[in-house]
Amino acid sequence: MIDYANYTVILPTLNEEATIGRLIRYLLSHYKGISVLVMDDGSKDNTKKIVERIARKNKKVRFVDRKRMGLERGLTHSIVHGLLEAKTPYAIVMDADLQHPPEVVAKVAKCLLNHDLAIAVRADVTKWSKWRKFISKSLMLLGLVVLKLGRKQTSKDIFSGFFGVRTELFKSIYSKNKQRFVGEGYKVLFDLLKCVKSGELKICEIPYTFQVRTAGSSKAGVKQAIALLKSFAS
Ligand SMILES: Nc1nc2c(ncn2[C@@H]2O[C@H](COP(=O)(O)OP(=O)(O)OP(=O)(O)O)[C@@H](O)[C@H]2O)c(=O)[nH]1
Ligand SMILES: [Mg+2]
Repeated sequence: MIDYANYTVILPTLNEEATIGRLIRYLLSHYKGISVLVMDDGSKDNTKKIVERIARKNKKVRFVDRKRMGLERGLTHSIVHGLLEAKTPYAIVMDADLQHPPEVVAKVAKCLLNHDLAIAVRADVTKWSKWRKFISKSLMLLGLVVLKLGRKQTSKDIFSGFFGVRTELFKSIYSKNKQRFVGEGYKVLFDLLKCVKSGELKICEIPYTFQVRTAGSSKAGVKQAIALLKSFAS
């Protein structure tokens, strides 16, 4: 039996009112005792209202209003902030738009019991357009070359946004490599892998089917692609 009180799920948000309530309720009902940290960068919709309503009834849920705190906006900034705030032995990072199936959290949590890092790898993205697949494959190839040349840890999905890590391990790696994390970027896992020598960590991979967005809108764009190129070089 897994004790979910040892886990914090970190959910970065930017206008995810359509899915955030459903996702948190799923996590709370299926993983008893789990903590949820919502790292928000100034959502203009009802994201804050929805999360705070749940948080009033469940002390394990917290909404972190990063904009109100005057912090710099960015997906990697938000996730790193969440990982540094996490108080449990394990932390799991996932998107708030339900593209990462919440039932896979159980497998990630289980893997973390005997691994340092558990990466949920996108085994099927068949619903992506040809163009998006081409861009993604090319960037992935480039990213793999960067990691291999540096003799760093690789993965079948080096850009996964869905992974779990031993919290203290992340904090320790981050404290020694802050400058390698591109705050405005989208690929915090890639930034982490850049800091880890091949074979240094015990890693497991969990294949899953990446869902298409059914609500809200994508924030991925040219700015994030440029941030990724910056990440290749840092
Ligand atoms: N805090 C914070 N969250 C963000 C930011 N950008 C995106 N997010 C959240 O990060 C997650 C991933 O962003 P998405 O826009 O879904 O990116 P994606 O999944 O690569 O793109 P799609 O497949 O088109 O949805 C979602 O939960 C977003 O709400 C940001 O700058 N700050
Ligand atoms: Mg998404």
